[in-house]
Formats: sequence, structure tokens, C-alpha cells
Amino acid sequence: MVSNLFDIEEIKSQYNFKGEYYDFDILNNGHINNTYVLNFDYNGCEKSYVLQQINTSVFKNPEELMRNYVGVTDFVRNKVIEAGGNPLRESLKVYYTKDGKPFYLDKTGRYWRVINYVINTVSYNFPDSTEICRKAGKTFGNFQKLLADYPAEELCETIPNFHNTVSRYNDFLKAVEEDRAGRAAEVTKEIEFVKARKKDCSVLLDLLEKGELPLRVTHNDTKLNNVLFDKKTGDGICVIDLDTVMPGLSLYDFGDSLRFAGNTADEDEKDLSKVRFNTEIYRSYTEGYLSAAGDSLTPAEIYYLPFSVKLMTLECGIRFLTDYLNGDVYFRISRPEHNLDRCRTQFKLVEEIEEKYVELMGITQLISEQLK
Ligand code: GN1
Ligand code: MG
Repeated sequence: MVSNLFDIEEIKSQYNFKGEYYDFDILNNGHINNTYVLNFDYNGCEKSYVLQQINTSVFKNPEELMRNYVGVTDFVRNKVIEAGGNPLRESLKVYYTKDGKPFYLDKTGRYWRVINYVINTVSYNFPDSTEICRKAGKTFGNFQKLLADYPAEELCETIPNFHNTVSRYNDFLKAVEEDRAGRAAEVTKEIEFVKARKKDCSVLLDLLEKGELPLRVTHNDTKLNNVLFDKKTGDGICVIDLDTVMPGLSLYDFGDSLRFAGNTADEDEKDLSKVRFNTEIYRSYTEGYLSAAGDSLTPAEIYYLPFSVKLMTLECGIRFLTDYLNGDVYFRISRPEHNLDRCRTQFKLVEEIEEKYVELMGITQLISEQLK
């Protein structure tokens, strides 16, 4: 198959792939990188690799990023081996080019990487059941624990201030002021929604500064579709999308997961009456997460779990709105108002979480007491 997305002959000449290449699939679940599965015939068996083009307008230092990526994947793989697991299914592995690099820089300046394709897995863009969420919670909770002794000083910040909600708020104010795409007048309601919640933006950062929340190594992009589930057992076996593994708060990971999984509708649903926050999903994810990571968390981290869901949802809505105001320069879109629709689902969810806040606090407290 001929593709104008990448030059397969050129990619093939850089790597020691096993077998005869025959076709590729596009895996564009994410909003940032371009991802393909390259399929080879290896002695009559299918052998696949994942090829990703790193988005360098988002990740400005792809070579530093790949240093992180190799460090983290090697670290996780060693832990999987120590625990007697299967490293090619439970962790990612970066393949090196023929000249020994963990990435390939092509003639046009595009950065590529090749990693293992984990066979016989499924991922979900939507949680079909509370059970899936319990398992996702467990998988991210384990991942958190696995990284607990990762040497944080070796990690570069692949996107500076990624979950710094105060700086996200300031970027938003700047976008409103500059109004580059001339759209501010049509989104005054959304702009006011954010401004009314300015205070929320600094809560976790203040606690971090006061030493009341610990800095950890975190994933920072814990969408449900970043977990691969084993097709047979249904268990979450591998966490993917490791570009944003950086020092952060455990609460960023927990909150971001439920921002996505707790939504009863798609992230870009236009009909807001369908967008609700599902407290049963919250309950099962939290049970899974705390059963895996609970004993490594501090009481303050547990106390702020419900707040983190609200904050990460607000942050994501702010980011979509900011991108809409800037003329859609960051997130991949497939329709003109895509970022605005995404922003609106997030803000509807924030309202839902605010309404259900006391219930969420109760659920969290109960689960954490039961696990003691
Ligand atoms: C992006 O590419 P994807 O879909 O895994 C974004 C996340 C957002 C998410 C919103 C590097 O993740 O931060 O939460 O979209 N990743 C980056 O769906 O910005
Ligand atoms: Mg992703």
C-alpha cells in the first residue's frame, strides 16, 4: 500500500524490522501524535510495530522527550520482568534505528519512533461498564506505584507547566485578550464560566508549595484509551502514551482519568443533555485505584480526589477553549467548532461534579475506610 503519510521504504531502511512489510493501519485515537501500525509477514505469522510521528509543535524537544521515553519504558519493563510478567505485553519497548538512535529524524525534519505493538488487546474510548473502570483504576494505580522510585531528576519536562492550572488560566486570559481568531464575542458565556472559577486553579499548586501534597512521577494523560486491556482476561495490562510522564501530582492522573471515564457521553458530544457525571463509574474507578495505590498515598492526596476530578475537567475545558480562541492550533480537530464542543462538554461536566460533590466526598471516604 502506498501512503503519503510516511515513506515506508525510507522507514524500512532505518530499522531492522522482521519480515516482509505488507500494509499499515491508522491509529488516530489521540489528539496529538500521528500513529500507525505497520504490518509484516514474518514466516507466515503477522508481526506488527507501532510507528509514531512525534508532534514537534507540541513536544518542542523530541530528543529530550525520547530520552525520557526510553528511561521510563526501560524502567517499567525491568519492573515487569522482576515481577515475573510478560514485558512485551505489559510494557512498551522502543526500537532503535540501525545507527543506534531511539528515534528517526527524516530529511524533512519529522521525528519518528517505533515501539512494540501489543497484540490481543482492546482499548476503550468509552467505558462500557463499571468493571472496565475498576480495572482501569487498578492499572493506573499500579502504574503510579511502579514509578514511585523512578529518579525524577532524570526526567525533563516534555511540556513545561503541563498541568499548572494557574498558568493554563493565564494562557486563557491571554487568548481572550488577543482574540486571534476573532471568536471571543461568541463565547462570552464560556469565558465567564472560567473566570468564576479562578480560585480553583491555584488550590493544588498552593498545597504543593506548602509541602502538603508530594511531588511524584506521574503519567499526566490518563485517558481510558491509554490503557490496553487483555482481550481474554479483560484485565488492564499496559499503560501507553508515555510522552507526558513527568514530575506531577498523583491527583492529576486520578482527576484526568475520571474527567474522561466519568462522562456519560463522548468528549465532543454536541447534545449537552447527554453529558452527565456518572458517580457509579467514579465509585468503581476509585475502588480499583485505591486498592492498587492506596497505601502509597497520603491522607491529603485521598481527601482531594473529588476536587481533582473537578479541577482536571475545568483545566481541560480551559485548554479546549483557549485553543478555540487561538484558532485551533494545538488539538487535532475534524470540524470547525470541535474545540468549542469539547470545551462545552467539559464545562457541563464541571457543573455536574459541583452538584454531586458531597456524594463524591462520601464515596471516597467510605472506600478509603473500607480498605484500611
Ligand atoms: C490529548 O492525544 P491524547 O488524546 O492522548 C492531550 C491531553 C488531553 C487530551 C484531551 C500532550 O491527549 O492532555 O487531556 O488530548 N495531550 C497532550 O482529550 O496535550
Ligand atoms: Mg492517547
